[in-house]
Amino acid sequence: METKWWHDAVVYQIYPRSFCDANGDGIGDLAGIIARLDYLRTLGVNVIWLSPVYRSPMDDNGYDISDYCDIAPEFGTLEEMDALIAEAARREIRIVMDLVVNHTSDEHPWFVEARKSRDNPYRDYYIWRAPQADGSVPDVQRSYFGGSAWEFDAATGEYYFHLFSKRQPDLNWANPKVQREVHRMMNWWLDRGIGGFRMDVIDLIGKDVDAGVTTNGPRLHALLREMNAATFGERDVLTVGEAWSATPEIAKLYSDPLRRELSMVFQFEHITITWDPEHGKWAPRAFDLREFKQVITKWQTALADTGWNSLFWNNHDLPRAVSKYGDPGRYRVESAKMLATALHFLKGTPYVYQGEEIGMTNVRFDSIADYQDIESLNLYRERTAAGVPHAAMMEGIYANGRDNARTPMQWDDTVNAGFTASTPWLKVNPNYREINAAAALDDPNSIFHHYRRLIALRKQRAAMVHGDYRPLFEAHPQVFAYERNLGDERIVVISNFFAEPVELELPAGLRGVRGECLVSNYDSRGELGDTLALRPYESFALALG
Ligand code: TEU
Ligand code: CA
Repeated sequence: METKWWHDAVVYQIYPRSFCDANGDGIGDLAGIIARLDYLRTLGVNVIWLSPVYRSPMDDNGYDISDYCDIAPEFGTLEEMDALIAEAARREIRIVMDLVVNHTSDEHPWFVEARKSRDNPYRDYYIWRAPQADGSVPDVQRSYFGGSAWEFDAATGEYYFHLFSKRQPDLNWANPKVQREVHRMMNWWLDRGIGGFRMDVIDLIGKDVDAGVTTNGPRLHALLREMNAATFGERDVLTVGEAWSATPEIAKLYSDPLRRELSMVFQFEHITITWDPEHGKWAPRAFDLREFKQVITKWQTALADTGWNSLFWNNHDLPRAVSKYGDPGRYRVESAKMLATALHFLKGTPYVYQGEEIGMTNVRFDSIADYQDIESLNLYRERTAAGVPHAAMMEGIYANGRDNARTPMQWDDTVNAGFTASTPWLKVNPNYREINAAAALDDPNSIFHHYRRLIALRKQRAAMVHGDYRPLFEAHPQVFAYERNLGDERIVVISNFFAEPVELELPAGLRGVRGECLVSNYDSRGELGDTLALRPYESFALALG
């Protein structure tokens, strides 16, 4: 496989609304990001994936775009966007923009035109269907944000399709004019010097609504190949598609370089294994490490020689990793480091979500009124109206609500964690006095410096990037372990995923080996005996070759 710059890169995701507020209006902004670029340089990341900063009514915090070629005033200006691209480049950091083209905002001029009349030239930029004879919705398809996927537009007497909020009408990708408009916008951003795109719910753009097919539609890969050829194909950029529906086989279709589609995708199988089959993330099941390891091994094995994996624990839609998979309490530091080690030595490109590098945790606000996320609020209303007790739904929001990831970045122990000089748009997690970047930078044993070491190792250890993946102790219910091999380089990564100490019988190939301890969340281990006693959440990587 031809080596690409993003094979050994580490991406840092910024949710701009919650990252850093420079102008004191309680909302993060571009100037705030520029002010924190040196912090990211210290961490050593090579790319920033910037969640949307385009003009938007903010119905879904910017994932509802009304002008793809302008910046939302609350985030700043195009000049500041150009300054961010330039300032990041000075620190050898690329900016990857969030491409949200499954839908627009209902305030986008295309939709404002489309809803004026049935024969408006922009009408079939979107998906319209007549009511049924009794005036009801065309079919039973549902929105991810609750309710029907069909919204009635009285002015023209038809319904329009929206898989997300009713203010996020789906674009009609069967219309070549839509493709050309999106390609033109993408090239406009590429010409401004961005380093690529994260593609929002890209597995939805090939949908066939009349067939009730929304994910992995019949034209999806043809659309991506056309997009590649018309925009980023000849540019050395990173493209990552959000694909909740991807399987390993489908991921190879997206990321096999010979197919000229994308660099990689975000798949979510390791996330949704704790979701209830019927109630999804709102009724989470217990984490089963053996099930988790099987999923990781399946993906590492499937894309070993074709395509490329992304590696992540969390993002702006997911709960905080240390709360979901580790221990946000007594063993917060040990478990956060363990999770970082277990992920960063896998084969693929790692993504660090803002605050993950300092072990930020989920939040528990007292009242539903403290929550802001449209998904949580809509589903709270819908599910409690359907009889789900308030307390049960709140537990679902505590476990998996998206606001967990959106509480303001905790910079220091001053008021509002140094995020803003005024009232933050979403309450700061009260644990910011103990958990903040300033304290982390000053503590050589912090989670931050553990991430910094992992990120630096990626540039030093070819086996970490291009080595093969071999699982170890696959049947063990408490330990996740594997090795990476490249030539005579051999790295063994062993992690205790729980607070209970573990005594491992070592196989012949590991008994008595000596090597260089690359990272550890306890004291360094350079040599293994016949057995291995692991402390709570103990995790280390040993270079044996
Ligand atoms: O998310 C896609 C998406 O489906 C998630 O919202 C997911 O369904 C949910 O969080 C799990 O229950 C993308 C963006 O990442 C998200 O922020 C947007 O809200 C959504 O698309 C619409 O653009
Ligand atoms: Ca601001």
